[in-house]
Amino acid sequence: MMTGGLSIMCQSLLLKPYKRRQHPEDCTKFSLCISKIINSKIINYTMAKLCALLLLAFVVGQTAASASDCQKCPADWQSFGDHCYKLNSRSAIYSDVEADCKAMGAYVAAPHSFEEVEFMIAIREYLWINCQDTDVEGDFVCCDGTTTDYRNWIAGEPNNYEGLEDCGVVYGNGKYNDISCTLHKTRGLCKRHVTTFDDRIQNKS
Ligand SMILES: [Ca+2]
Ligand SMILES: [Ca+2]
Repeated sequence: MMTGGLSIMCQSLLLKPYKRRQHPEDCTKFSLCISKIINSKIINYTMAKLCALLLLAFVVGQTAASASDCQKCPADWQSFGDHCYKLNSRSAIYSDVEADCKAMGAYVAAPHSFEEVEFMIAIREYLWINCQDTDVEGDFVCCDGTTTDYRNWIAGEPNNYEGLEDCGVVYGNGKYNDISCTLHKTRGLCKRHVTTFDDRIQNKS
């Protein structure tokens, strides 16, 4: 629609004078006419360049918008790789943060790499991470929808202090500690996969 508007505007500025004065039969297509118009010198050369640049900028803009629309996060989520992240809204014990994320169709994030840790702690320092040893003491399972083998424990951790520490957190230095799941409150990053074009089509059907 917008391209059509620009095309009509440029045609009225460029083509009509050309058609009227010179070769009406050559101007059936806008794109074929530009070079002849410029060579004819019957219109303002600067105006011709302006129209061509306007059209080019619009086409490039449309292409970029289409590419970014293929995979995207909801407006208030931040993207990293092919996932979206959003801080839960309250400082809470782990199970409540987990429920917050679940209510948003997400899960508590556990970093898969040093780069992901950096991304997460830039949003907030001191976060619950999706790592627990509730099944087998000392065997921390870290997963966030997929599994991860990435670990970055502080030296001497996890130590299960006083036999109460079964949940993982990441501090502002990127290091992990195990703490009590119920005696401490902090926030967590909820994580979900980006919405793809296919997902959006499926949701509409
Ligand atoms: Ca433990
Ligand atoms: Ca500990």
